[in-house]
Amino acid sequence: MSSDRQESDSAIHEDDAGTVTRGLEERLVDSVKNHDGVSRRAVLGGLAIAGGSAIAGTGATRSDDDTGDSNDETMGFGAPGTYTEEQFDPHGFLREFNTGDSTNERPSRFGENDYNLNAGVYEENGQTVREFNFVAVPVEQEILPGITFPMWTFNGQVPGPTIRVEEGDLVRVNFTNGFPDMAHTIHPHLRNLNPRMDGIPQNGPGLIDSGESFTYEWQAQPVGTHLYHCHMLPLKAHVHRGMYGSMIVDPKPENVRENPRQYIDYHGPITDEVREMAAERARSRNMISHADYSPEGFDGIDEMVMVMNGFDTNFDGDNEVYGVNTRGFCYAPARTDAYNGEWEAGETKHPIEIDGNERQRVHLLNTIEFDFVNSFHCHSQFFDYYDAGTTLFPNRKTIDTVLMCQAQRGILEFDYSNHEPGLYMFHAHQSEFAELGWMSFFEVN
Ligand SMILES: [Cu+2]
Repeated sequence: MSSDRQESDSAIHEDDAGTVTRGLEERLVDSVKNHDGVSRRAVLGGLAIAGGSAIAGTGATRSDDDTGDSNDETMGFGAPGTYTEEQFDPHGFLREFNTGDSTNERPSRFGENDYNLNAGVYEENGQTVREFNFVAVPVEQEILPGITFPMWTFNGQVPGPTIRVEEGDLVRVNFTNGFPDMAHTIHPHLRNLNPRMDGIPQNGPGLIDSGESFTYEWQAQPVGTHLYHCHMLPLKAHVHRGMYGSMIVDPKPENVRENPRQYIDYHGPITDEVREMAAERARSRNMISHADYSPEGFDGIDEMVMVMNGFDTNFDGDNEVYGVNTRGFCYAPARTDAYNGEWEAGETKHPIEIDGNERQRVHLLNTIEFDFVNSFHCHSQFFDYYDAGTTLFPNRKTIDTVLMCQAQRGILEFDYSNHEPGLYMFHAHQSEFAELGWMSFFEVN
């Protein structure tokens, strides 16, 4: 932390923020580890689960898999405060967008059972096809330091991979069910013209059984930030266990210029100026064809995906742990923070660093089960909000809190260009959710 930042009145100091996080987290870890349901197997000893054995489906139901020592404050594997599992990195996930481009593949999370998530981008019958490989696998994933949860996943991670495509593309998903004993599907929240591709029981291929495969094909429409999830019954179990992810459909500026009314809530005459303004907005929203777009006055746009989720660790139909991108308090300052403003090597929990000279765009999704609503509130700042991301101009301007029901999602846009450097909190404004993990910080530089 720089000395001038320490003198700032407007920002929260890192040491104070770290104390708040530590207190909340220790209370939560204590309460969760007294439950019977969640696995207390520490991930340092259980990393094999993250590798090939996950494909074999050994972790389908681990609710009784309690090999830890509940009398040990640290569960035998180190103090609360640091995440040890390296399989899923919420910080990397924030800005990880998969376009199908197989030349830009990230490292596999499947060890020897390797395959490429991004299967390729190519033309077919005059249409761009973006192809992906999805595998349903059971995996244990850490939700609090030292505490794992038996997830049902797409591609070994919760949330599932973020797909990013352009309006009008064909999205081709080769889905394989790697579970030993459970059927799954993929249901997309898209304008889907073919009912057989809806990913629900008793329609088209219906449920994809253990070991079976099916190729889903979806038209990328409408523009927006969307959701995919498993639609197997009981639905709440499959969603709560982690079978969901984001699908972002970027607008094509040429389509917008041609037919602007489809993208903007505007009832006046469509002039050339209106067309150009709408097309410009489309360019700003399109990471695939206009990746280097810079809004006026800013260096660029920093995009993030935040999936609000929760975990019922004792399986009583009520969540005990909340977060964005699965890990409680993962974007908060930890006790192991260095106080010089640079995070120590190996640090697994830290605020989201953002550049005050960049415009921020958050793709926010609510995949919570068992609670009716979730919310996002940021401190010291107001944002523009685009419900489902389906319009190019905001539905609501200058708000600091947004409420979302299950499966609702939207785009938040804001910047911290007028703010002093430092830590700015954001969290669910259900105070209980915030205290149970859904509490985060931006570190503005
Ligand atoms: Cu499922």
